[in-house]
Amino acid sequence: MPGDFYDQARIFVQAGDGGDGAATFSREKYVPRGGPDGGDGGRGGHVILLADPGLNTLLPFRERSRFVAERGGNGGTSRKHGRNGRDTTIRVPVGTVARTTIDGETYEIDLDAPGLRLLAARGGRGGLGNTHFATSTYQTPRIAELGEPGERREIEIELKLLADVGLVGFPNAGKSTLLSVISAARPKIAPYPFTTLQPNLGVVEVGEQSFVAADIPGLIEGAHRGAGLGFDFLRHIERTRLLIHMIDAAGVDGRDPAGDFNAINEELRLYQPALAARPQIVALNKADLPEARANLARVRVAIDLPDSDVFVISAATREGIDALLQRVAARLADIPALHQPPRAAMLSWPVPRVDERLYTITPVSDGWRVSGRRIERLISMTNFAQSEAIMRIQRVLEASGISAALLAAGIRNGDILYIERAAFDWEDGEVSYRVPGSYATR
Ligand SMILES: Nc1nc2c(ncn2[C@@H]2O[C@H](COP(=O)(O)OP(=O)(O)OP(=O)(O)O)[C@@H](O)[C@H]2O)c(=O)[nH]1
Ligand SMILES: [Mg+2]
Repeated sequence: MPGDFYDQARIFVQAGDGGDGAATFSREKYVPRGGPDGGDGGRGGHVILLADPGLNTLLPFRERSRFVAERGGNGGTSRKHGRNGRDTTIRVPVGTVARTTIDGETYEIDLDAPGLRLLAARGGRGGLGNTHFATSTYQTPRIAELGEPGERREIEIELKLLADVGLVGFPNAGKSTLLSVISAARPKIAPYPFTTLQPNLGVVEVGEQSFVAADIPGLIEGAHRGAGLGFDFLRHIERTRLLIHMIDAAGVDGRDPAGDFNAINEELRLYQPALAARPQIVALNKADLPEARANLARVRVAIDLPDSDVFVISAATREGIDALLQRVAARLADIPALHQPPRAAMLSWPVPRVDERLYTITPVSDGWRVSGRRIERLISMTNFAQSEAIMRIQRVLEASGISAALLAAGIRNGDILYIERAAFDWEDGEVSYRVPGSYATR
């Protein structure tokens, strides 16, 4: 069962490729040979994550983990611009953390406010039409770009619920019972430990104020290193502002309530010191039972908190609950909310500070491979069916210094030059395109 929780998932997102640019010529009357008028392709659709306050589970991502956005439309004659591809929006619960690896670096973005959006995969830009390739000396360019491929990413998403108040305590302390009494939530309640297997959220109203409380599975000794169920859920209360520490004062399961208090605090500290330092309000529960009454004085001594933060309650009879909630609401009013309103319309992954022009040359069995962001993008946007495309590649290889670097590395006539999906024959510094199928790709 552990590891199988649905509050973590891995998704694959693929943005739309840009549309292709057009290589067309106007056919006007009296103009013997019209000028280039091929329009640009449209941008490919983005894949966007959107923090939706109406959701509280990543369960749907068990069923579906692949998301693709639409391709951009192709450019047309008369400079007609291709249509932009439609974006694909993936709704995730508020509090979802998204993680991806770019160039060996892992980046994390927290969708911690309703309405925040993350540009998870950027749509490719549209290819340029042939109007962009005309110069005073070259007026009939029969060349246009293909659309840029859309980004593809593997993204880990993890839900860290955003609640103001976390309910912690041993199994059977009565956490779910309390949540069911103070909110409309209807968690499962039963007289055996580990009834709660997944976090439950409830909205609690106290006068004009309201807050969100999270009930998580019971903690036991060793929880910080994975014992029981609690560990997988402690992260859900990492971002609460206050904890209600529930203790079964009657010791129904045979434990000492005073020991319980210290044991849970120790687990919190070992899991994350900041969690142990979070403001706590203690609820000594099951006060309706005589055993609890007998224990109270002794337990109270073991709890190093002022009287104003220790409450004797019965979730079963509702005794003491109003006073507890009043105090929780009052303390919350003094603790600033961690979560800020949306910072930007659309968040995006940080752009790695890599010079796009950098490239590497690696010897392969029958030639050389050139890798580099800019040159690879150029190749991916080249339509080799257009005979003039190879001239552009030739020019770029020379202007970028790649040709000279290849010669310095020892390239010889007859060697094959591989860049991205393309392969070229190299002959006296001139490249010619090898038709796919005549070589093994990669
Ligand atoms: N007598 C009495 N029983 C209570 C009280 N609160 C809860 N219980 C009982 O204690 C048992 C455990 O309650 P839960 O609310 O399921 O406890 P929990 O802390 O959520 O337990 P886990 O989900 O297993 O961690 C149930 O049988 C409840 O009916 C109370 O105030 N008085
Ligand atoms: Mg429970």
